[in-house]
Amino acid sequence: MHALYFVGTAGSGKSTLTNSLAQWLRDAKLSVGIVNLDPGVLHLPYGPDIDVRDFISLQGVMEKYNLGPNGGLIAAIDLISSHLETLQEEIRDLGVDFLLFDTPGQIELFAFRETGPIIVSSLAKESRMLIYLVDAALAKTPAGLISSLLLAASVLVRFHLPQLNVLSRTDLLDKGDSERLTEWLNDSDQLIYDLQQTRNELQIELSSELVTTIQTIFSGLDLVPLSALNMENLDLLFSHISNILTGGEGFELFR
Ligand SMILES: Nc1nc2c(ncn2[C@@H]2O[C@H](COP(=O)(O)OP(=O)(O)OP(=O)(O)O)[C@@H](O)[C@H]2O)c(=O)[nH]1
Ligand SMILES: [Mg+2]
Repeated sequence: MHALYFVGTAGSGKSTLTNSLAQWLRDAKLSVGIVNLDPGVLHLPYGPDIDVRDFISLQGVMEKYNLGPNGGLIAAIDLISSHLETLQEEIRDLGVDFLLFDTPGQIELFAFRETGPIIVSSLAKESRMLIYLVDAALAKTPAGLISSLLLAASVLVRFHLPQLNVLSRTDLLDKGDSERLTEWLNDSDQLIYDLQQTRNELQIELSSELVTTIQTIFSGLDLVPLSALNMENLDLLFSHISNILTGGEGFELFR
């Protein structure tokens, strides 16, 4: 069983991509299950096979501990770690090839507190990876792209798992935005130059240090561009996933 965790900033498209990739995998005759790890979500674009809301009620947690929505969500996410055995059993019973985990919207609650890494390190241990979504809407400026990649790097540090960075919701970019982004990803000098133009206070050394650090952490500046809404580039996404999970051998597909 291969576990894929979708992580990204609020609204970056995690739930939509979880749904679209599940659909893509099913079309390829691979067995798929979806786990919803967001106790606070009201509407999902898919029917989860396993759902933390079956064990944890955000409303109930808020009432029991007299918390507001933010404190309630923190407590609700932390409570997931007391249901790990049940989750483990449900995952085993599901017995699928691919298990897609949709994670809570607020990245800092999942990635930067203890619970997220505990959950990820306890479930479906055989084969795991993280798909980090950089929201195209946030990556249209040099500072937006660099800060998104720094956040991706923080997530890598937190989970320490194979991580594929994707550029989500690319259909929201106009032609100019899209060309500029491609140029920055292919030519880091241009990215450093443009960062300085828009952030005069950033010294040349600091701009290039930031970009070089990101390149070192991820062995380059690569993002897989995709649109989950339009099912665009999911084959490219899967070929990257497949390379990471099988060390380049690939999976047998029936499409
Ligand atoms: N245009 C466009 N919109 C998208 C795409 N993917 C998701 N969206 C929209 O972006 C919004 C957020 O998408 P979600 O999939 O809920 O994002 P999320 O990261 O799960 O959001 P939270 O869990 O609330 O943080 C929704 O209105 C989606 O319809 C995409 O590829 N293109
Ligand atoms: Mg979501």
